[in-house]
Amino acid sequence: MTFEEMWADLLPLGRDAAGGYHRFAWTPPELECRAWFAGEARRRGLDVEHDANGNMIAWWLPEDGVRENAVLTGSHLDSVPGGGAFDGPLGVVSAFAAIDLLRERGARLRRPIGVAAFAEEEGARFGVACLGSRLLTGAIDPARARALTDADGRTFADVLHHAGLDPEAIGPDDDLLNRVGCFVELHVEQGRALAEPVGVAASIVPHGRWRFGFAGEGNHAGTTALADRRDPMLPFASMVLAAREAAERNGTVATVGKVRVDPGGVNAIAASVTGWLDARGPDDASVRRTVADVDAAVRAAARPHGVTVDLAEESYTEVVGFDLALRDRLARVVKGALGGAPVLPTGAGHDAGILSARMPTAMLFVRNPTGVSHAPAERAEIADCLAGVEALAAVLDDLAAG
Ligand code: HGY
Ligand code: MN
Ligand code: MN
Ligand code: MN
Repeated sequence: MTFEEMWADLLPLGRDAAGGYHRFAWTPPELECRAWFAGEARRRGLDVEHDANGNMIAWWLPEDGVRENAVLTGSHLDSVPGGGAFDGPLGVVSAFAAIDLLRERGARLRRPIGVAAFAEEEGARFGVACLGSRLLTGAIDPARARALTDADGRTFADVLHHAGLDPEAIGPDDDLLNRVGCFVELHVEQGRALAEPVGVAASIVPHGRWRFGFAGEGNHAGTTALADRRDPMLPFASMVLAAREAAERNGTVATVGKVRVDPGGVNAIAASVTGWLDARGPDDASVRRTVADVDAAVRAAARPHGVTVDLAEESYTEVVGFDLALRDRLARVVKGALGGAPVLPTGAGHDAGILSARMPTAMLFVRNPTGVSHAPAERAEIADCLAGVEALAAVLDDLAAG
């Protein structure tokens, strides 16, 4: 199975007519991606480990069967709503293709290589990004995770149970973590900084998600006088504008990309509105100031309308400075393999950022000519994808074979 053939098999799964993807954890399209993963692993004689948290790892073991000090690679298969084809899957397909290259070239493993597909990396179903890698590393309380709900009110515990997993078994897995020596994630570039086909990540900036709840009073859109209204849409409207103003003021980026209006009738004043804020910035303080500014603005906007505001932090990741030695080793190896490997920071969160709390991690990026991500225009040219496979193979050879 070549890179192109694997890509062609995966591409249609969970894609809508506009070319956007809807691969949410344990929904049919994502289950099809999981089956695809198992098939590719089987095709290569790789045993698939399913951990208690819904993550999958396909293992290529050395001939002596040693399982310690593994080099983990891979990424995730789930998407944001209407997401692009490359964010996540490119890292998984490239990992299988890199293993094929190493085998064709007669590489003899000194250390195991694992291809990971982490669960719910985008947090599109249960709201917490990198849920699978957070559970694995102990970065989220299992009880909180079990109680997370999706848009239909189904709990994560219920979905795990339905998927054949034991909700009580989720949580940190030191047995697995202690078998892994480092993690290298290949990912499509999200932005347009790369002039070379492949780059190396310098860091992940601090970023998080906050849920703002606005509670008012549902009522009739036609018979309720303006003075009698407690309309939660009004402070929500201020939230969208305040996010942009706070970002400009604090040198950060802030986005309101998701809102839920209850009950959502055209001819009914909303009873409640929930808006989600995604804020990211060069340092913790600027991100915290951005959220505080938005919070102050919406409370000031809510007060005159008798609307109450509830703020909850859903997830937060402090700055991730990847392991410098590993990062620089990747840059040297990629430079040797491809002749160039710029090192650049990223504003996107990744499983590598979560795993960096427990092991040396580093990331490779494959150039994205549109710079767009989390949307159908997300792109990587096949020549650059194949350069990414060459780079990943060189890195895996350097770390695990040779
Ligand atoms: O949201 C992010 O930054 C990542 O792409 N999951
Ligand atoms: Mn993403
Ligand atoms: Mn991703
Ligand atoms: Mn990721």
